[in-house]
Amino acid sequence: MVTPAIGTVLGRDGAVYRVATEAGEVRAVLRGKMKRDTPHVVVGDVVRLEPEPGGALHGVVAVEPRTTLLERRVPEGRGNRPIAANIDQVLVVTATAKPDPIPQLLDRLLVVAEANGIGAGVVINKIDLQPATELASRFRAVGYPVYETSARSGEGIESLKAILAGRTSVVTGPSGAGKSSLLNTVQPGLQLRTGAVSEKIQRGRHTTVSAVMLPLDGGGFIVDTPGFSEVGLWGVSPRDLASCFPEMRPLLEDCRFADCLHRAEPGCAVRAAAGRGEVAADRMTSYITLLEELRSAPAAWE
Ligand SMILES: Nc1nc2c(ncn2[C@@H]2O[C@H](COP(=O)(O)OP(=O)(O)O)[C@@H](O)[C@H]2O)c(=O)[nH]1
Ligand SMILES: [Mg+2]
Ligand SMILES: [Zn+2]
Repeated sequence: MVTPAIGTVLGRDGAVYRVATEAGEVRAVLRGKMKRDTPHVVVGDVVRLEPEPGGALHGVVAVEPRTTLLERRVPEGRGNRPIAANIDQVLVVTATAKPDPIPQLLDRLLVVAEANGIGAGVVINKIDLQPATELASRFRAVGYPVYETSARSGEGIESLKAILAGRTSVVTGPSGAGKSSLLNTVQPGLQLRTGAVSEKIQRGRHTTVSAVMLPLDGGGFIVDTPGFSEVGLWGVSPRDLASCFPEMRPLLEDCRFADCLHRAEPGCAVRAAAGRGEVAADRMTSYITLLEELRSAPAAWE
């Protein structure tokens, strides 16, 4: 049997990794050297494989450099734990209504993506119930691509398919927004875990459910990671927060003080722009809310 030389890690069962290769899915374990001196291998990692002598398992002999790495803080202890590598985009899903959108919650998820160096987009679903106009402009004005969809009527599903194809995506957003419905419309049978179930498992076992990647028929993967929002603002320092708001980024060099937090400092270019309406008032509110949260976070977060 010809061994595929390279593959993408889909998931992990104990010490065995499920790896997608051109020749289909294979199972692999870390070679001795890998166990010692590589960072944890996580879903999304692109790994080099060699045949394992006399077995059905392959050996992981190397991990390719990562483009992005999503990490979560360890609840009781210090430091961080890698969750998934090489994520291309985070899609933040909201409904136009039922449940009503909460722009500040969406901002928060976008900031988490930005803080992890991952591109983000906004999916506004349930446009059959109510048009997305105002909400769509809010996010477009900031520079995010916005996709307006209805899992019910099928509107916008082709565009959604197109941006998922060939990429590795995290699909996140409030419960009830229609994430599962949308993904089922894109690809029936995609077994996305529901938020409620993974939360229950997490509490029950006092352990974290690991991320898995679901291959899309048209190429690309959906990363199913319980609680992307729990990744939280880990590792973001108050000083870096404004750079996670794309519309604030070009202004930051113009603040009088290099360590400006854009609250009430004199000569603040961000607040000046907000005063002229160039930074939206409710984006400014999101920024201040997250800033206060970061500033009051215990040092254990760092
Ligand atoms: N009217 C309407 N309802 C939808 C749409 N998408 C999902 N729903 C409904 O919204 C509820 C929540 O959907 P679900 O996919 O479970 O949301 P999730 O929690 O984000 O995964 C379900 O009752 C769906 O049938 C849509 O585009 N339009
Ligand atoms: Mg769901
Ligand atoms: Zn400032």
